[in-house]
Amino acid sequence: PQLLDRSQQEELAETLRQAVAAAPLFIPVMPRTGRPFSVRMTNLGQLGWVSDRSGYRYQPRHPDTGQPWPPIPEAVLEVWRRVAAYPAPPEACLVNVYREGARMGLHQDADEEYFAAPVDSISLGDTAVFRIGGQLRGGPTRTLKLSSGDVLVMGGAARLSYHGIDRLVPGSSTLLRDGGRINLTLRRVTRPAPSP
Ligand code: MD6
Ligand code: FE
Repeated sequence: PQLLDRSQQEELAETLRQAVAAAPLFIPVMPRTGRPFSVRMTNLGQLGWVSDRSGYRYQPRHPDTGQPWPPIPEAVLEVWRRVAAYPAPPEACLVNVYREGARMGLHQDADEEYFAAPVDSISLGDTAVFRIGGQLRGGPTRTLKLSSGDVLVMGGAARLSYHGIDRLVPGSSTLLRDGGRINLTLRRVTRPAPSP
């Protein structure tokens, strides 16, 4: 809870506004059905996660602009260094933007080649009700609230836990001018080269 203080949150929100200007938010769709997500997304880093009719995957370029994703901001890399307990840097930073009413269904983060590194997430803006279960779909779950400035680490046995966002708590934060929530998830996608 509250790993980032208010001024760090404000700075990060401003940095993200600039990144989103270069790598515009897009509305992903579900594989096969083409049903739109209720969150808008973009990515930062060498690889970005995308979902379209042909499936989920990581790719080095924005699907609409064809440009490489902007770099992961230093303040975000600093969070990873503080919490990940993992020697190599993240390759992907997925940016999810929620308006009131947006949600994210239960899923596993399992599109990576490599699961030894944790997934870290940073929350900004309105509080969200996060649901987490175990490694089997349909098992018991519980909820916890993620507030602006909170950082969640899913590593070890929790790396492949099912999780999702039930709903936002509208009006719970004044950080973002138009309300809503931004979540950043940081991931290693490939196995790091062994160090000499
Ligand atoms: C969200 N988060 O908080 C969605 N995934 O909006 C995730 O899907 C997530 O928070 C892996 C690890 C941490 C997360
Ligand atoms: Fe996830």
